[in-house]
Amino acid sequence: MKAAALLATGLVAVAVHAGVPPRDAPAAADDGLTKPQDLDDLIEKAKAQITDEINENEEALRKRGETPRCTVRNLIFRREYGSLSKEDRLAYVNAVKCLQSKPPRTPASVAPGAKSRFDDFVVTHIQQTLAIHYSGVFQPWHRWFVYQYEKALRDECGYAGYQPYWDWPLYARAPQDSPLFNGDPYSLGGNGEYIPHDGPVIVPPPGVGGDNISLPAGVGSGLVKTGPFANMTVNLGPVGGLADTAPGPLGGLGYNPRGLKRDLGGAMNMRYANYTTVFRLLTQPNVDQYRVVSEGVPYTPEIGPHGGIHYTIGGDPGGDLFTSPGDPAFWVHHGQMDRLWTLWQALGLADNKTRYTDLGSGSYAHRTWANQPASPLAELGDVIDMGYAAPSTTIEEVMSTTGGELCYFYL
Ligand SMILES: *[C@@H]1O[C@H](CO)[C@@H](O)[C@H](O)[C@H]1NC(C)=O
Ligand SMILES: *[C@@H]1O[C@H](CO)[C@@H](O)[C@H](O)[C@H]1NC(C)=O
Ligand SMILES: *[C@@H]1O[C@H](CO)[C@@H](O)[C@H](O)[C@H]1NC(C)=O
Ligand SMILES: *[C@@H]1O[C@H](CO)[C@@H](O)[C@H](O)[C@H]1NC(C)=O
Ligand SMILES: [Cu+2]
Repeated sequence: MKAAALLATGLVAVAVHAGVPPRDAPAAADDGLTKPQDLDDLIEKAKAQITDEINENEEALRKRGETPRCTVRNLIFRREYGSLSKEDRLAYVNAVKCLQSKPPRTPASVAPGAKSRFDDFVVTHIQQTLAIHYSGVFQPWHRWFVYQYEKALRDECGYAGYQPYWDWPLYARAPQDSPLFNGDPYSLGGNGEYIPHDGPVIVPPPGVGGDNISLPAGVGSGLVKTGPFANMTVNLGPVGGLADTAPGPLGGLGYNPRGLKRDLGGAMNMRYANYTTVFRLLTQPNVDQYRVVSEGVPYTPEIGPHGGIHYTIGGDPGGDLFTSPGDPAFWVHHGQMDRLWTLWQALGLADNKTRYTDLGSGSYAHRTWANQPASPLAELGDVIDMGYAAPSTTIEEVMSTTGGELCYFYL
């Protein structure tokens, strides 16, 4: 059942065949690789609307004699990774390494594979994977997850900046050459070493019908040998889904030390996370449709930018949905996931404010993975459980990035 559900949603690669790497296709004019002015306009509109909203809230609270927590004066901004100075990129990288050097809070009896504070976050994700994807809690859960990671970098590792994001279309032709992954001392480490291979193949579950879906390969797939995370040891997982790597012990929670691998490349990035994709996402009318564009359509090649970028990272643990936070690249990908949701929410302010309360009613809005088995709709009071990684909260507390404990937006 679990395997079928995973396969059904197109997120688990089950076969990798030997072959030659695809060449990046030459780009046409309307291929989504050039930033349209319309997109810039949308983003500017979102920023203007959130600023107005914060100011209005502040005024209303002050009239009632209350002091607002989040104002335009203390609002902080998360930035695109490549726009950070080299010094700031290095500070981020060093904070991640610091988190990887601190002892875990997860008891060895729960996850003997957890060897660091960084691993605490990976454990929490592994344990809850089937409840926190294609479910109503998906977006809020990952928002709080990234926020708590950012908080750990700051509070426990002296990082003075904020969580950067990976603006997917910006480097879509060759993410391996971007400031994030070019392997220089300010990157998140380079691509994996190139080993000839084909891309992942998604096999529909028995009885569903349909052809196998072949996804494009990256231009790596071997060990990461350049940049700050060269030779990084991955301790946990994989749980499943990696054709060339056996599952780790204890359902991925056991100790399974091995080198970090990646399979970055432009083909997957261009196909699933270009400017057209982002524009389409930001213009969806409601959260159900937003999530279909973001997370994809079951049994089809439309795996959406969420899965598309997870597969763009690929490798190990990046290609394993459960263990994917064990690659530092996960956090900039989910930074962008949260950024786009944040922008989309702000764009709805002009009409009504339901984007901060409406969790939808589609098949991705329930408490189980794509509502399999059938379950009630997620509710605002539902708990977001961070396990041993960080304090828990409720969905309601994180629906706005300028409410509750949160006070951030994106540049
Ligand atoms: C799909 O891939 C699986 C695993 O490689 C293979 O057994 C099966 O024959 C393929 N099905 C089709 C329709 O090509
Ligand atoms: C990675 O490990 C290999 C052998 O284990 C070593 O030769 C190499 O210098 C290491 N690279 C870095 C950047 O630490
Ligand atoms: C860009 O993304 C759109 C929608 O996600 C997709 O249909 C299109 O094929 C992509 N463009 C390229 C060049 O792959
Ligand atoms: C308010 O938001 C809801 C939910 O997204 C939507 O269905 C409705 O049409 C919106 N109402 C107006 C007046 O924009
Ligand atoms: Cu996740």
